[in-house]
Amino acid sequence: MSQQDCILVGAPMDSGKRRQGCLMGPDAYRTAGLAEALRGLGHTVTDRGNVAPAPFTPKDHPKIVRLEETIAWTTALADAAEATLKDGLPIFMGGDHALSLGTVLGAMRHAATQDRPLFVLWLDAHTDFHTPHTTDSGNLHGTPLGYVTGRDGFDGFPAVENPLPHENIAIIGLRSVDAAEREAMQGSDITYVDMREIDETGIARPLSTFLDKVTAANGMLHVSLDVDFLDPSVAPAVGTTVPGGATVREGHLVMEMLHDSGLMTSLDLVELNPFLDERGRTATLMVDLAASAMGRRVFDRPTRAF
Ligand code: 6HN
Ligand code: MN
Ligand code: MN
Ligand code: MN
Repeated sequence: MSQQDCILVGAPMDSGKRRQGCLMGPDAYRTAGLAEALRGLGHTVTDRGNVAPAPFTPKDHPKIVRLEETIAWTTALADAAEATLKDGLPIFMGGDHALSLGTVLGAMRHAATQDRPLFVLWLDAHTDFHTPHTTDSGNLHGTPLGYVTGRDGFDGFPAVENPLPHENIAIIGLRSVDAAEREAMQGSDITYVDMREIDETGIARPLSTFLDKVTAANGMLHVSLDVDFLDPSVAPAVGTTVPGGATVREGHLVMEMLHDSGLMTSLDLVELNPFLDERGRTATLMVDLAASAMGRRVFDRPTRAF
């Protein structure tokens, strides 16, 4: 992947769950030097500032957390994603994972205008495959993959005209899946890779199988990186830590392989809660991972003859 036009878009969305703090995420990425890191790799970088939700009127719901606000963000972020994808490679600086309700929808709309299929790589401890009907927590950050695949129950949200086919999704890093999500996903054509599989086969194998599929279909690829994909010992700044996550090197390897594939067309950085960070280390790691996805490397890979 050569020089790209990177477009930074802040999405200070905090309505996808009860615990607050992700609204500080975009400024933490700016402070940690995301734009400078990408420029240092030879890319052009434009920061378009922060998106704001469409107007909304909050109502009380027995179960679902901040539904109207989340719908309003979804509308605004789908528009922002669709618009920025016309101009370059958008990087959405979250914000909690409910922001992907909008960014993936916008990427789907954009891919349709290009007559190309959209693929989604979800790097996460969780499947985020709930619907407003199946969620136990009421937190809509656990639902974006349910939404974009056309599951029932998203009344009031923008309509998903052509749901994302299960075969176009890979989720890597899983270690916390609720019973209802497991029931809906197990046996589906979604590629779901749990930490045990990563332990046994390494992370490169399932990823390269998926990337080959994207290449064969001439697909666009939206990548959604949840901080909790990483082990909490190296990435503490997230409200939903689950032990046993990806190592720093596993994270970088995924990003390096994404860069080498040349396939990534949009990126979400989600769930960073700077209020929970330790001297900015999680924000810094996320910036370093984004840099790897955009071409940072120690050396060009030598061809060795052993
Ligand atoms: N995330 N499955 C849990 C829930 O509340 O539905 C956790 C969701 C985590 C959300 O990873 O963005
Ligand atoms: Mn998530
Ligand atoms: Mn997660
Ligand atoms: Mn329903």
